[in-house]
Amino acid sequence: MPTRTISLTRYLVEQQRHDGRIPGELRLLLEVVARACKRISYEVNKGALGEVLGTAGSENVQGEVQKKLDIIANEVLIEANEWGGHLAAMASEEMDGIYLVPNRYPHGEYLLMFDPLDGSSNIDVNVSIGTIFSVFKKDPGQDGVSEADFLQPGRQQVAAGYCVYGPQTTLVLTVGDGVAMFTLDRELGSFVLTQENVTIPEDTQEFAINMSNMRHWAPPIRRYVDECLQGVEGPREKNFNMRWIASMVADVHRILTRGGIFMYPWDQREPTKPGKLRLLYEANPMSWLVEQAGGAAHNCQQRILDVQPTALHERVSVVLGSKNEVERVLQYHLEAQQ
Ligand code: AHM
Ligand code: MG
Repeated sequence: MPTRTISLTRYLVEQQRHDGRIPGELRLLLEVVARACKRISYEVNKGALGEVLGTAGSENVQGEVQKKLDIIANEVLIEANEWGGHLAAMASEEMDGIYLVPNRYPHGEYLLMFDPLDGSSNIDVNVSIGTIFSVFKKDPGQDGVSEADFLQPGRQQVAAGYCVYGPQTTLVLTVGDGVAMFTLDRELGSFVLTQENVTIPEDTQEFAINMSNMRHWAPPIRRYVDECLQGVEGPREKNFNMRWIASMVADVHRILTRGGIFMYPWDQREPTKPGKLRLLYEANPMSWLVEQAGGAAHNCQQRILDVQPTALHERVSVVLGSKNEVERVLQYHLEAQQ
């Protein structure tokens, strides 16, 4: 007897049936995003054979050099989502302004934001990368859609997830009822449920931060990492391990899988910016996933999901993962203010 598999489609249908946890339109939206991720996964896998590596010769609104795959992934997500009738508009790391669903297609109530290819610096070196996405509903009382509709705090997300393109392609999703993981079965051509009720252990001995920026960090971050590095001889009285993949999507996937703490804090390189990572399509969806798995996420001052955005490409300081470690970092910031 073959073992029973639950496809993403079946999982979503069951979520819809279960007290109408997700409306039909949202189910369709998530299926379309998953289909786009599948397509991106195939493009990523082609590598040099598909001429998808290297830079595109352009920059995004944040002044970052765009890779060919950044642009391909962005186009795949737009093309897949614009015609279904479930969306009002989209926003992406790779587009300056919002993308309105063209008038030739029906319009829906949902807003989709994404980082089409996170970890761009890892594309050409064959290290895990991914797509991050976040879904909101627009204010039903308002006609039309504008950038202001996207500036909602993360706690108002109705779905969030990512797809990591690594040794396996794994889609990770929350609709506010825990976190589920789906692995792409390339023989079936569909995502199959491989883990439900994902839980991040409250304690950890593994941290992730770009150590090359140490001299630029604020004192509370230095204190935290310094204490980790002192191991059993230091105040923490235990040894810590360090991992840094430099693709947030892959670092967060490790944390959802076995715990840990991930930090991309404010630093003195660009003192007027709150950090490197973007609030709307990187920090918010990851923070919700982490909270749904029992972890915590803050920006060294407040819960990330409570931050009121003021701009589409706004940046934010990020500390997320195993609850007790994340709270310790927050505590060090509070103590530094006294
Ligand atoms: P990207 O969206 O342009 O790929 O940038 C975001 C990435 C994150 O995935 C990762 O955590 C960070 O940038 C790595 O930055 P660093 O260059 O400091 O290693
Ligand atoms: Mg990114």
